[in-house]
Amino acid sequence: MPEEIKNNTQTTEKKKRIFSAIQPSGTITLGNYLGALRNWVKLQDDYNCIFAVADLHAITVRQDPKVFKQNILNAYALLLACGIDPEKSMFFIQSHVHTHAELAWLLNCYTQFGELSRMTQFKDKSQKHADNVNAGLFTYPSLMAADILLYQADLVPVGADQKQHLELSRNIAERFNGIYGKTFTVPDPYIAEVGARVMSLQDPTRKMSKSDENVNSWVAVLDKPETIMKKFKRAVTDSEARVCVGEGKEGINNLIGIMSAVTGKTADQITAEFEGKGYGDFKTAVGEAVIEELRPIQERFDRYINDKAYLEEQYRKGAEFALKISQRTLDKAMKKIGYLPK
Ligand code: ATP
Ligand code: LTN
Repeated sequence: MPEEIKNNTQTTEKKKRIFSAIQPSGTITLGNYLGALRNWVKLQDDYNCIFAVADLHAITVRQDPKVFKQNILNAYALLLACGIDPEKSMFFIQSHVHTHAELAWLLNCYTQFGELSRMTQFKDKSQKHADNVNAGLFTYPSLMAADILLYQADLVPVGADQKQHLELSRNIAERFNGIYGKTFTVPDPYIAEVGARVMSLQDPTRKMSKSDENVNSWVAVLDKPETIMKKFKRAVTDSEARVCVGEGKEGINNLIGIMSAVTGKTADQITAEFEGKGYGDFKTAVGEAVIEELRPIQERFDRYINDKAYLEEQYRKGAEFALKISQRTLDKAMKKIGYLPK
């Protein structure tokens, strides 16, 4: 059990609490890593962090059972490999902690149809999966609110696409608190200092997304080095053939952004370094830098995924601890609503 969280659940809360989660809905990409996971790892020293693999959210889109099972375990092992440390943070699989689904139901009854109808992700996904516009897809934000509110999180690191859901979580918390008195902490978004936004390698005007059907548009954290190199070599660029940031150069801007994120160099330094060199050389250099960044993660992943006993021990402990903390909030909310205690 992470000592700090244990202590801070008592009276001496000093560090703020952070909650975030990622869906195991496919392979985790370089975008997820540079835009989210890498920041989560850093946050662990300054905050009390709670992280989850959001597998309940993932079935709002149809999943193949065998693939899904593997994706959940892979996501757990990959987050460990990226540096989520169960000694520092609480880290569990959402479906292992029953309070999430329970609070989500309660919160559904404090969430308006109109509010959910305005969610852009719902509108986008219901267009994309027109044959399966299920009620879960619609009420997805109440489950996300439950995830966050159960742990009384102060801050939630999310990308731009999840801001609207977080805003709704705040509204639900405020509404509930307004009716029953303070029950939930109202969470604030956590804006990372340098949040890298990685764009698609095939259409650099869109973000790199793991559900993009074009496999060349994304790099998976677990892609083999030769695959990574091939994808970078195929990346869409422009005809100017000059490595510098500029308008109409979205492809190169994106590659410079990636290079900068993995090497720590500024865009100016990168431009100077590649002065007089062609895009071919630059793409190879970006590919190599990304391969080197991901190599240790891939090695750790291989070790974890082959050690099922360790993984099981970690996710069991994580769930046990998460249940303990979240049950208190659920009990409190149920009592306020008027349910009879068991
Ligand atoms: P999907 O394609 O299924 O919508 P996704 O790849 O967009 O998935 P999410 O699971 O929605 O990823 O996001 C997980 C986290 O990764 C979020 O915090 C999100 O902001 C971040 N993230 C996702 N894609 C990128 C990206 N291209 N650049 C930076 N951050 C990203
Ligand atoms: N919906 C998020 C994943 C997610 C999440 C959360 C993020 C589920 N529960 C709670 C922050 C807080 C996504 O798809 N990126």
